Amino acid sequence: MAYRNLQDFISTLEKAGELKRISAEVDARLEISAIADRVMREEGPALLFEQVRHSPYPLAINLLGSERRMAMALNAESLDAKAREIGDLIAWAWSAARDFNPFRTIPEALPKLPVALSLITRTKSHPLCQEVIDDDAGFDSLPVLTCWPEDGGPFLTLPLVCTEDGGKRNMGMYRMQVYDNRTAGMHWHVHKDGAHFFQKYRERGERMPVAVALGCDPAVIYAATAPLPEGIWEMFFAGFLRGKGAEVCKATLSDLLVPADAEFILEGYVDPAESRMEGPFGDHTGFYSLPEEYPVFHLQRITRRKNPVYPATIVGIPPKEDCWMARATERLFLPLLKQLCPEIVDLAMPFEGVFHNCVIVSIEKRFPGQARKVMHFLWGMGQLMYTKCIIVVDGEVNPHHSSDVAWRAFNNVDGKRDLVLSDGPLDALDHSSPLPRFGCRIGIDATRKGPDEGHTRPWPSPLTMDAAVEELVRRRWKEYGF
Ligand SMILES: [Mn+2]
Repeated sequence: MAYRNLQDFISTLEKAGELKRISAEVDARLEISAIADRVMREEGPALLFEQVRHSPYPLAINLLGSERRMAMALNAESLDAKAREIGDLIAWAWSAARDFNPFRTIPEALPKLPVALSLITRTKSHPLCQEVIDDDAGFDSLPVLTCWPEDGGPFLTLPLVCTEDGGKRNMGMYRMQVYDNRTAGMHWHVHKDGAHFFQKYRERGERMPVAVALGCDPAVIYAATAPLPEGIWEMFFAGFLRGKGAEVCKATLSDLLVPADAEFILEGYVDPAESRMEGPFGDHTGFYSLPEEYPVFHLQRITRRKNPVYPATIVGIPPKEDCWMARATERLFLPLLKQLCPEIVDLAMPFEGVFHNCVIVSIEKRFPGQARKVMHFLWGMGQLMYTKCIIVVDGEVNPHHSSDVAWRAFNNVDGKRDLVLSDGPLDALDHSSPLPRFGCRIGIDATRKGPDEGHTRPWPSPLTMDAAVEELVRRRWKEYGF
């Protein structure tokens, strides 16, 4: 069953023993962040702060901060189960398209009808998010977190930024630094769809209407972070994930479509003529991202449900809550990558690599140069273009087993032969490259080499014990006195 809204998910978590209520009054400046930091490090529960100083609203944090809660958010047994569902669907669609036969394909398609229906968004006329329309309240009414001591100010950390251009819609998650009661920074990186739409408004010299949703069905929240191709509305993907069409409504001051069951909608605009220094911000790299000029969001109106809960997260040195959202992306998008690049066996984005810094991929290698082919494939795929380091290992290596990967890579790599340096785009948060957003990515081919790649010496096998002897030892273990 799809969740109706954020509070429905919160009560489900509570029933499952996955949520802790905190009734002591706490401060949105650093205190909540320090508590959440500690809980996230220990993979602890979701937290509901019932009393935040100077705010009438409770605050929820760490709702998605474990593999289990992330799977619950997507109504799945596990992320792998959800990935299998997606993989089966892709495989079926691929084969049906390649080999269309009306007598077989149409009957096969019928049970998949609910999937197609889940892609249809429905428009609600009396949405929850417009129970209260408040023109007086500004950012000061919200319990916006100041996350780290050197942050430029308080930041909205889970905003779903809804924009539109020429019939194309987008909903992305871009942090927003609150400057005062009515204005906030709009931190959309140049690579993101929101920024691309904004570019069009700037060329036309038009003010851009923007609506920011806070707190939705967690599938909607996750969808805003998913690396979808431009032009695919995140609300379609949310519908697909929840198995039921996402519900939207028209904003009150513009024609933007926003999630109908949001806790809050912040309606306003961004003026292309204006920009302002944004940051620093204690970022998900574990470093403060550097201050930079970004556009400014002007808040005109808050609409909300009667008793809303304010959603937040913090990022920082991994692991944090966002690691589990990224883990969902790693699992859910793997079937698509495998369809396009069939030699891929598995892929891991270790938390320490904060997603755009490191991808470890295992491949079934059949021809010379194949590891390099896979590196360039990944650098050509959407947001994987940022990957600063790609390590390719043979198919029998589990890329999630970091010790095994390191052992192979340390043993197998010849510096002259196996390193690939590739100049290209980098994530806006990268601080190591001399230029922002552009620099050198490194590929490491840690696969076995043969004569077809110029390695004429024999390549040794890794050690494994004789299976029969191992079994004998297992049986006699007690006899040895252990
Ligand atoms: Mn998008």
